[in-house]
Amino acid sequence: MPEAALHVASGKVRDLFALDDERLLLVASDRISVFDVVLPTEIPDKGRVLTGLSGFWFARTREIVPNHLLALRADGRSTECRRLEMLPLECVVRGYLAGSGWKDYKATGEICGQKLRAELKESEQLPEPLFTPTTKAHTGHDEPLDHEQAAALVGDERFEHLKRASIELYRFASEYAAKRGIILADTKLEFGIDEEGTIVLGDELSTPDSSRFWPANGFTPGRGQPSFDKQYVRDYAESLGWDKTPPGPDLPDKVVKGSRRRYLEAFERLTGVPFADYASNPQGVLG
Ligand code: Q0Z
Repeated sequence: MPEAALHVASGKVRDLFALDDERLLLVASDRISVFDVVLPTEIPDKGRVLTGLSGFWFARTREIVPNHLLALRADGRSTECRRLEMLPLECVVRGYLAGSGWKDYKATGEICGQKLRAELKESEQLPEPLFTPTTKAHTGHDEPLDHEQAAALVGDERFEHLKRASIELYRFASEYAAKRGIILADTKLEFGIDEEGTIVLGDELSTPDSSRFWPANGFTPGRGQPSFDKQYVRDYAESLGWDKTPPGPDLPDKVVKGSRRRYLEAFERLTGVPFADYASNPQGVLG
């Protein structure tokens, strides 16, 4: 960090610092978590890939919703952003039936109180993107909310705004990605309120850490899909018979390289920018 910055918070793979009263610095590390455990081995360039991708989407969606991005730093992994009052809702949009959405559908025929037709298959595309907000758990797992519960947390008017904005952002990013051979199965968004009371998109946008990225090539409903980026790492960790409790396993070089290559491939396919160009000029190449 070039200037004094106060540590505000740390997530599993990112750290947040205060630059001043109005600005935060969001720093994406090269750490990777699988099955919710941070591994001892890093994936070189993962932080820059995720920061660059978020910056890319933020630049292209500001007409849909204003966002917190002020600037990317020259290190490529740090985002200067506006400090917001974050809302207590994880805004999830699902275009495909995966993860907890699939689990809930199998058990109840619904997701977040929304009835779906019978006999949908795992990983199948939904007739239209569904807004499936959850609580923001500080410890443990986020809990699904029906729309009434979610509206009670943020107010009816804000709820409707968040729902519309979330679905529009998902539609934009998923249509963009589909043209480049990547299925954006779902995405998680976090919003806050600025000093004028405007709803502003914060955090990150449509990265492999906040969304499910599936290669369109080989997409087969009726089973779980391999994730674009982490599958190497998950498959390796499972092949060891690891019980998914900390500490996680060290990764061999081959797995690190395979994972890194997939992150870079996702970045390059989506942005159209060679990663080396971004790495040498993070502030100049993403538009
Ligand atoms: C984001 C998080 C962490 C990374 C707070 N623009 C903003 N204004 C106010 N607060 C936030 C943001 Cl992005 C904010 N988080 C989540 C925590 C590392 C992201 F430790 N928490």
